[in-house]
Amino acid sequence: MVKLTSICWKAKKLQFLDSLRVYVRGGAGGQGYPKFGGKGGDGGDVYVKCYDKAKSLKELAKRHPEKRFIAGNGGNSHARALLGEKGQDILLNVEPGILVKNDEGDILGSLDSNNDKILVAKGGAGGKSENKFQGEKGQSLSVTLDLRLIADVGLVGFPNAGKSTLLKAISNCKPEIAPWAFTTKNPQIGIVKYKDQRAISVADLPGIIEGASENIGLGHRFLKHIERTKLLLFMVDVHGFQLGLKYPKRTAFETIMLLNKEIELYNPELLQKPAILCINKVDAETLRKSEKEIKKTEECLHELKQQLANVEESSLQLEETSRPKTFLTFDDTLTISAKTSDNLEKLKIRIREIIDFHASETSAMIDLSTTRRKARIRTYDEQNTHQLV
Ligand SMILES: Nc1nc2c(ncn2[C@@H]2O[C@H](COP(=O)(O)OP(=O)(O)OP(=O)(O)O)[C@@H](O)[C@H]2O)c(=O)[nH]1
Ligand SMILES: [Mg+2]
Repeated sequence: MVKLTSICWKAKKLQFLDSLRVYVRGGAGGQGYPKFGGKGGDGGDVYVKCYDKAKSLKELAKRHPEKRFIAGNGGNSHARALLGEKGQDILLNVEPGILVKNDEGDILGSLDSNNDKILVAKGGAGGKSENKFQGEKGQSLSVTLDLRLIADVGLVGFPNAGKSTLLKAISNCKPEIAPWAFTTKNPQIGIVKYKDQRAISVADLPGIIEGASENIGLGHRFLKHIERTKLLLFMVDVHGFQLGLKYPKRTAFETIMLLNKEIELYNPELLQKPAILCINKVDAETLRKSEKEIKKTEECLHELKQQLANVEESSLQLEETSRPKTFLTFDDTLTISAKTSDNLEKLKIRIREIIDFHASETSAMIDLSTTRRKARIRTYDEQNTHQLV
C-alpha cells in the first residue's frame, strides 16, 4: 500500500464529538444506628438513559466540563428517623445510538431507543447489622459514551466523489460541497422522503483514502458510524481520484478496491452488509461538457465496467498489500450524476427495495441485540432522581 505519511489531513477543530469518557460514582450508604437497629439509607445510583431529545455529547461535555457524575449519599439513621433516606440518583440523558463501555472495553449496554437505561454505578448499601451499621461506598468507575450514528444508509467513498452532492440532491440535508478533498469533516444525516411518507435516513461520512487504517486522512475514526447502517452506498467518481500531484492517480476501480481494503482492515464483517455501488459524475447532457470530456467519461466508464465484470483478475494490477482478501458484493450498480440528478429517482427506489429485501435478516439481528440489551437494563424507581441534560 502506498504510504502517504507526509500528509496529515486531520481537521484542526472537530465540531462533532462522538466519544466522551466520564467518571461516575454511586453515593455512599448512610450510617446505621446500632443502638436501635436503625438502617442507613442506600446511596443514590447513576444511570445513563436514552432520551431522543437529549443534547449531544458535545453539549454534555460543555455543560459538565469536570465530567464527573456523583450520586447523593444515603441519609444517616437517627433516633427520630431510624430509616435513613435513599441518596439522590443521577440520570444522565444521552442521544440514541450510545454504547456505554468501561475502561476494560466491556460493553455495559447500548442505548438505542427512547427510555432505554443502564445502571452504571450503584450506590453503596446503607449501614445495617450485616455491615456493622457502617454505610458502604458506592461503585466508582470511568465509562465511555460512544456514539454510533443510527442511519439506514451510510455513504462511503473517497473524498470528492460526490457523496454530499448526492445527499443534498435526495434528502433534506444541506451539506457543504466543494471541489476539493475532505470538505465533509463530520458525519451528517439527511432524511430521504418517499411519496408514501416512507423515510430513509442517509449518513454522509467524511471521505476515506488509502492508508486510513494508518490514520491517513481522517482515518478510520468515522467508520464506526457505518456499523449500524442497513446498507452501504459506495460512491466513486468515474474518473478516479488523485489527492495531489505528488500522489498516485487512482482509477475508479482502484478506489473501489482501496475502499474495500480499508473496510476489511477496519472490520471485515462490514463487507457482508448489503451494498450499492454508485458510479458518479456520469453526467447528463445538461452539464455542457466538451466533446473531449464526454469521451473521457465514456472511456473511464467502459474500462470500469470491464474491470467490474472480472474483479479478481482486475485486482491483480494493485500492489499486493492494497488488494482485499474478500471482495465486496454489490446488490446493484448504478451510474448516476449527483449534480444533474440523473438516475437518482431509480437510486432512491433501489435503496428502498434492497433495504426491504434484507429486512427479515436484519430484523432477526435486531431482535437478538434487543434481547441482549433488555437483559442489561435494570428497572428502577423514577422517583428520587436528578435528571441531567
Ligand atoms: N460533474 C459532476 N460533478 C460532481 C458530481 N457530483 C459531485 N460533483 C462535484 O464534485 C465535487 C465534490 O463533491 P462533494 O459532494 O463535495 O464530494 P464529497 O464526496 O462529499 O467530498 P468530501 O466531503 O471531500 O469527502 C464538487 O465540486 C461537486 O460539485 C456529478 O455528478 N458530476
Ligand atoms: Mg462531502
